[in-house]
Amino acid sequence: MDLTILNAVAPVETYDEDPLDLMDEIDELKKSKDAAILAHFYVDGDLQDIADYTGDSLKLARDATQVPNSTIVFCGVHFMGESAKILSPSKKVLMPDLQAGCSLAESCPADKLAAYQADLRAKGHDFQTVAYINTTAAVKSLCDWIVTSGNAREIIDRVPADKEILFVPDQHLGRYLSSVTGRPMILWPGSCMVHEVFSIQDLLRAKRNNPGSIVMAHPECPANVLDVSDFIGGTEKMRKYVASFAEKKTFLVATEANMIHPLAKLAPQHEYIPVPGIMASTGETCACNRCPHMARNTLQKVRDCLRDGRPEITWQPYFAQAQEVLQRSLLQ
Ligand code: CIZ
Repeated sequence: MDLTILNAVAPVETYDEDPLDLMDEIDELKKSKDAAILAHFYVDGDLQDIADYTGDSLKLARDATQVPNSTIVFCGVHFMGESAKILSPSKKVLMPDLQAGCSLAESCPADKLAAYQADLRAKGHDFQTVAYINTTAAVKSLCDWIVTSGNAREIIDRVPADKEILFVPDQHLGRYLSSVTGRPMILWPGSCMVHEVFSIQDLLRAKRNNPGSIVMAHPECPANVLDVSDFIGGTEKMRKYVASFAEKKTFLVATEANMIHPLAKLAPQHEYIPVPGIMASTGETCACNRCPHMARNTLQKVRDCLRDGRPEITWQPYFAQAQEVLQRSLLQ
């Protein structure tokens, strides 16, 4: 793998403290606090490396229910920590930084969704609401199904054929799912700030400069990126796909740039080139294929939250309703 390409996009993480000392401290604290670390594929590679479980949000939500430890430290974003707490209420769920949010979750506030659902019903629509997991628990509690990029097709097949589908909040994922399942959908106009910014020009240039390369895109990308992609799938599907090639290939990767870490670990024979983003304000190529929310997770914050036992995701009354829909959609 050409690491110079990765270094060009990855902001250099500056540690006040020696990362190796932090890792040692985290190891000790994990034992003394009976904790396990869960890390999403979009957090920095050093956090993925110290984690006990890594994966996409579907796998991590399932892992959270199986963890033998009394405490979970969730390195990811807020809705993921919430889902872990909802599915494992007896566990203490800590997050390195509670401010780690999600542009998709923010685009769909619960009060606006409830008003929109009421309006659709008043207009005679008979529908079920399918929510991408990138939503708050309050939104989940208003929905019939929760999907991840890993189980979306299977769940959409469970929506009765005589019902319309309101898909929230990611319009690009919804449009893609509608095209592969053949189910028309009413789409909420949200999008992911990372997947929205890929530069189609830079992608086409990279494809031309790397003859034989394979474009791999996340279904949260807009249609113009998906249209020129050779493979479309969530992060777990991307891992399976690259592992299916024994001979060296070059992959142009259109998702959060930290995803290259688990891909390169699993299938080091390949070259991975992150597709750059483009700034809407200036039209310039940028390193915005990194999620600023995921980047809030650092080794120091993992150590601090283990040491201090906070910040913690605490049980909220509306979690009970979200629990039912999450269990039905992700565990059954
Ligand atoms: O499902 C997830 O965890 C997300 C947000 C993306 C993916 O494909 O893993």
